[in-house]
Amino acid sequence: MGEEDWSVGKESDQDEEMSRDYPRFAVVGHPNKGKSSIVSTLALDESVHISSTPGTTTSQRAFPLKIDGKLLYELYDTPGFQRAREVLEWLKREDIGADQKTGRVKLFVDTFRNDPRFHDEIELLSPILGGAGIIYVVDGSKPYGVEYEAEMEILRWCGQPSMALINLIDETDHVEEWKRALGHYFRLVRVFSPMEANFSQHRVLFEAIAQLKEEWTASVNHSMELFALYRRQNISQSAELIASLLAGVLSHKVSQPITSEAVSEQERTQLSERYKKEIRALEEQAMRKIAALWSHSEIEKEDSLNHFLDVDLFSKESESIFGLSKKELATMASVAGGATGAGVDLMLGGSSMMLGALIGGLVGGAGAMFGFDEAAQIKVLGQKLGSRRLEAGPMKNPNFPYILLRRVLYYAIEVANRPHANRKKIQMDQERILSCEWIDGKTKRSLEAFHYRFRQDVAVDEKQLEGYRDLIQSILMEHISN
Ligand SMILES: Nc1nc2c(ncn2[C@@H]2O[C@H](COP(=O)(O)OP(=O)(O)OP(=O)(O)O)[C@@H](O)[C@H]2O)c(=O)[nH]1
Ligand SMILES: [Mg+2]
Repeated sequence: MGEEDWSVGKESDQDEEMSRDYPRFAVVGHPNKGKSSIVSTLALDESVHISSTPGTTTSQRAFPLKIDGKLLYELYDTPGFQRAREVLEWLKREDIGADQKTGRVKLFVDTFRNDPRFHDEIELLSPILGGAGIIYVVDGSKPYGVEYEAEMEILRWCGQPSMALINLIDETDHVEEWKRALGHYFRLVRVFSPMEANFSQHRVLFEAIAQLKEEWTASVNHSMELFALYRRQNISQSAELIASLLAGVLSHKVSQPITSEAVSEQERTQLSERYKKEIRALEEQAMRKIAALWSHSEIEKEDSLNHFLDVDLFSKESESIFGLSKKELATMASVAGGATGAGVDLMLGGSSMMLGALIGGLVGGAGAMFGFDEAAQIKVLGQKLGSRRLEAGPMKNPNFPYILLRRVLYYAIEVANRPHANRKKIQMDQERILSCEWIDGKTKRSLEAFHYRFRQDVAVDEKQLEGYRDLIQSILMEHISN
């Protein structure tokens, strides 16, 4: 591209310096139109500062998208135009030909570099003059107005490849008038919402961008291939985390010594609480890892996850949102087959629930209604006082694997599909969860064979875990844009 090396905030990597074949784009426009949001979503970077206050971004800053150490592209977040008309007036003061226009913009930047009146214009023009392509952002929910023309005219003077993105910040739709106007200034005009964009929209956008400049085509296309590969790897690693979580939780046991002849209610409660606490912690840990995997470490850090976890794993609410229905459990019981023994397990769970009866034999806690308080089998081990222990686990409740699995699946899918500009907390959208067929019948039956094995008190080998992971991966693939 032949420009001087002026970019900021970029780690100096020898390979990159040598090739420097990645495309760079400056995201520019009026203040408060979603420029930073677009940078955040396209660079998969949640550290980009977004706010409803106009003038939030005050200086240009490069945000590279790096995958596996390879820089795919770089986006410059910039402040909005403040004095576009004055700038254009200055540019037009001399009567020059089109071949000299870029030079004239450079002269403007050099002349006013230290003039605070044009601070924002200098900041936004610098990356473009340094060789970055232009992404001009407008808000398609506001009417078009001629005041934008000075901005677009200045950008045209820069002579760089350019495109316009119409961001619909709220519902009012002025997209058609914007398209008509923008078409006069930009060869490529697209609607793109940084708050909702999924991976396939991201990819479509870059397929268009690849056409902007011949030198970019190969590298943009290659970048998108790497990007898709990265997503598939993330899906596979998420599946790995979820599979280990389920295997770990379902076989999880806790125990404590018994201090007197009789087991007190308090001892049982204590152990049961400890058991649940440890399982909750395992779930949370897995969710945090999944969030980090998808570069959503803010979710990981702040209280967003806690908000999600407010619906306790062991609550009735969680059971009704994520668990299988009584009917589903009973159906599974009749088809799961005696070979694995899963059928018997399910039949007990399913039918006793249908009758509203106790799963007395399973939970050991007399009088416990179906629920989680005593869901883990609590039993006394050892003969003599001194060696006697009270033990909880592994989890016997046949619905529990589905509750936990669908909770983490839902969380993983939400995180993976979430554009980085979206900083809202992840909600448990009950209606959506219930209306979505997460796992088909055949997969459920295959899962059940594994769940049965996990909750038997035997070690699960790598091979078994692999088969389970593959099932989870296929569910994720279906729901995560890839
Ligand atoms: N609902 C919705 N809100 C959006 C969208 N894009 C941006 N916003 C909101 O619009 C406001 C401005 O977004 P920013 O990305 O900070 O805009 P900007 O153009 O960088 O603003 P300045 O840096 O101040 O020039 C923020 O409150 C965003 O949450 C969108 O697609 N949908
Ligand atoms: Mg901004």
